Amino acid sequence: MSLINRRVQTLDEFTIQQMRNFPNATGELSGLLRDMGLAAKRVNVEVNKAGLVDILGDYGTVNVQGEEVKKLDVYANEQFMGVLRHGISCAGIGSEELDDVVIFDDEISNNSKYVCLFDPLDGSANIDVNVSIGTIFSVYRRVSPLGSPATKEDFLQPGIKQVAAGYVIYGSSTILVYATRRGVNGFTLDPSIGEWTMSHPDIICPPTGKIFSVNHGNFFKYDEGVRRYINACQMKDKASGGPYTQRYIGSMVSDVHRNLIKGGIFMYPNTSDKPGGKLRLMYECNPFAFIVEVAGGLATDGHQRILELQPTDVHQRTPFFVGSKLMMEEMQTHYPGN
Ligand code: AHM
Ligand code: MG
Repeated sequence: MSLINRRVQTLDEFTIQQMRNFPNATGELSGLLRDMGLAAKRVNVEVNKAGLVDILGDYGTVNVQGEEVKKLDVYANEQFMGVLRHGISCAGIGSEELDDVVIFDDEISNNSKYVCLFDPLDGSANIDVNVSIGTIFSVYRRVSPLGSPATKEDFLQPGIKQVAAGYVIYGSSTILVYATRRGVNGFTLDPSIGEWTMSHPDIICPPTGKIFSVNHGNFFKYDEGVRRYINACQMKDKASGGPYTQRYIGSMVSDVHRNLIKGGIFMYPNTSDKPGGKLRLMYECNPFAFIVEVAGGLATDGHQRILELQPTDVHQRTPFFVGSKLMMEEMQTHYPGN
């Protein structure tokens, strides 16, 4: 029998330790992060079974236990919404899976400080082919008074107001990374004990790197400035840090995570057929913009800082550029209007 290594720090230990820096902290944020970690563990179990759907029962059918087999993104949404609804930290949620925000409106939730927006399973088109997928989330302190139900205004705050943001990757290992203003830390799920254990303390995004991540198939639909920058990436010689490497999984969580750790730039620009871009501001771009900026990188929509955009709709889209500081600055020199 192996003994637990006491040098290993769990997610709970870490968030409680962080709380001690704030004498007036109530522990609600730690509670919310624990809730997200719990739901992510449940989703992880189902993601790992995804390849067995043909054996265990197809989506929409009834499985051997007599339960309806749900689509994984629907299942993930229910898990995150469920833990937050029954926890004590969250007054309401917004989700990629739901048309409108859900205000919990019960006695405990009306006294909860935070609201949360999430994409429960991003990159879900990759599930069938064993490619990593993820969850992305964003936490805001309410602007409406405690003691009453949360309001739409609590959700429609610019990204700069985020209190915390994070993501989970269901991949070769399962990792939860979250940021507060104090820093970015990553926890890997130890499946033998079911605990999130600190694996990536104090993540810093290298100021530059060699990776650019973009859907090259859309090249001729991009603005001229984006095309110029992509060409520049391909023409880098050794003296200017090249050649750059093109890496694009098509699962933003994995693409941005890799670039955050190794240095790089991720782009989902507007295209001629999607002038507003594809990715969603509130639960895809804002959380990553916050995490990467806390880690020392930058994030823009090509013109403006993502975190300063004033949202008008929970589901609005935006072009998205995020990554290492120097690479982002170079990209902006090619972008028109700058
Ligand atoms: P989804 O929310 O429908 O899963 O779409 C978001 C995903 C991102 O993870 C990824 O970066 C992007 O869509 C890939 O899009 P494309 O296939 O157009 O390159
Ligand atoms: Mg998504």
